[in-house]
Amino acid sequence: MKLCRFKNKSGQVGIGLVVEDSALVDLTPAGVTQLQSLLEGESPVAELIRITKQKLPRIDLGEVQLCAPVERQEIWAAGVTYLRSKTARMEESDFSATAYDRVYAAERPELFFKSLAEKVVATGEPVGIRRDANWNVPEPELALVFNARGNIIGYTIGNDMSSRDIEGENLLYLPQAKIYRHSCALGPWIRLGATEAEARGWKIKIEIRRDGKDVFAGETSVGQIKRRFEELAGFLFRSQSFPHGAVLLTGTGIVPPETFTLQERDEIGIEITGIGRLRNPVMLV
Ligand code: DO4
Ligand code: MG
Repeated sequence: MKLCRFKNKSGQVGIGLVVEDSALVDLTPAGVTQLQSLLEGESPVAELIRITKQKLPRIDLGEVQLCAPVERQEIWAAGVTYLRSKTARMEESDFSATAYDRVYAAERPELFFKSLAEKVVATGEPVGIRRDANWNVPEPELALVFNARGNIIGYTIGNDMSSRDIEGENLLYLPQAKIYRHSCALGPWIRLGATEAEARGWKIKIEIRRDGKDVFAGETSVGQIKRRFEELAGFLFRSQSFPHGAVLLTGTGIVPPETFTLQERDEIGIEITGIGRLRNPVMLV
């Protein structure tokens, strides 16, 4: 089951159940006006089955604007969870190589705050590259959606936009390399009702187009993530509470070659089989 937030032609935001990736069932007449009420319930899938037994309006996705599938959750990210990420970052910076090497092997994962929900970019909206950086990349990542009790209730696609030259200069600059306007995209919706074992079979693919031509494509699998989801969740919720739930990007396993940097007006498409596709143009911020 896929749950989305959308804006209709009159500008009203609603919650919808996506059908066949081409239309949605509008849950507004059933009294569902926020994701949170569903996501915090005992069983969102069972509740959705119950709700959709009634006749509800169906709308083509082409007639709505999809919004980022978050309301008040904090967005966090895990780092160096794939071998590819560790190797790329060790090559990026002699200064920080030991830290990346150690964190990959350590019991405690790297976790960092990424975004407020209100700053998250939806599918179709522009992601940003910093104007004071000259080596910018997307990081296509599976994102775990948690309720306030720390249970994984769904999955979405995340883009952890990053400035590799700022990050590579000094590890202490990580928040500036990672947290700036339009640096976090999530969407297009939340996939509910999949187990970790199922999600580990999904593929993650990225394509970047410039002036109508492919300039980079890459692929990995969720199964390559070194840490179990429960392990990441355990550390995220340790000595911490998220009264509105949380989203955790699980790290990147696709790193473009060192000669590649994003440019304004590039088009990024990230697909995770089992979820869908997140598309964003690039703008300078
Ligand atoms: O420490 C750097 C960030 C790592 C990261 O964002 C990733 O591996 O995805
Ligand atoms: Mg990342």
